[in-house]
Amino acid sequence: MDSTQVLREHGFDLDLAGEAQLNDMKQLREEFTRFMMLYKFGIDEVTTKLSILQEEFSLVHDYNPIEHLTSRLKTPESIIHKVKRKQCNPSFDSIRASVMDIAGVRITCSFVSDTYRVFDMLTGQQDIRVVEVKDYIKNPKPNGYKSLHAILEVPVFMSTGVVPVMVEVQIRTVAMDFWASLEHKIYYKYNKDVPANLVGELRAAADTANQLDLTMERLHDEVKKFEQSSVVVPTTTRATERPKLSDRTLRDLNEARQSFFQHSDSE
Ligand code: 0O2
Repeated sequence: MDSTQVLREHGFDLDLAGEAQLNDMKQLREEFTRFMMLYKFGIDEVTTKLSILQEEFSLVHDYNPIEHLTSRLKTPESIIHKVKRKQCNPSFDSIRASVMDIAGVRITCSFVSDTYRVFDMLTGQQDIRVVEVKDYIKNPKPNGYKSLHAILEVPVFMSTGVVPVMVEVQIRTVAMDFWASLEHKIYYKYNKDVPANLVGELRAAADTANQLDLTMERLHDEVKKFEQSSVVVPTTTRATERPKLSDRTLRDLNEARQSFFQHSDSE
């Protein structure tokens, strides 16, 4: 039984215009569900690719450049807001062409070098087309925001054929992510009009996060070099003396830890 029959059974006297309107609404709802479903599948395609890379890295390389993976579908309210901001025609085709971040995947890595490594591994895959790249790691936003953004087109295999779907991928370090989520909260808490003192503090916090990333990258390099150069100790022999990290490394590690926790305590 369709919705017009249900309404009639409940005593509603629908004229032809009312019936046509209801059918339009039903059709629109179905079209919207199909529209969003494709973006959900786009997210599934990208996260599956990333999960495979993650697992392969853990098994084969004994190291995983991806710390954390999250995804989200933009809410209908947020899509409408963007459609209005971009002044685009509210048809499905023009929304598809102008709102590129309906499907979003966020990847957090431990080190800056890993963000580019993950980007290369993902975009190097044959069935992915890179539509746009915004490198806010090399060119941070004036407020201090850092992240590597890419709009990727991925094929979604439906029963009726292949549909290309846009997915926005954001890749950043744990420190950049920590900063961005706090800034996002503050931005919306103050209804996008953040007081100047907080803007200044956020800028300083972005510099601290950046400093932490630089230190962590250097330490990571040092540990890698150390691992490559260390002699393999036979399993039957016990090492009596452990090789030590340099004083500079230990000092940097300590400073980075203090600065990071000082900052998170003050939030
Ligand atoms: P949400 O809730 O994350 O979806 P465009 O998409 O190109 O029309 P824009 O803003 O130029 O619009 O795109 P850009 O610069 O690639 O930014 C898109 C997303 O990056 C934003 O999505 C945020 O998730 C994130 N982002 C960009 N700038 C900032 C920033 O200064 N601070 C924080 N915390 N996040 C940022 P939405 O749609 O704004 O929000």
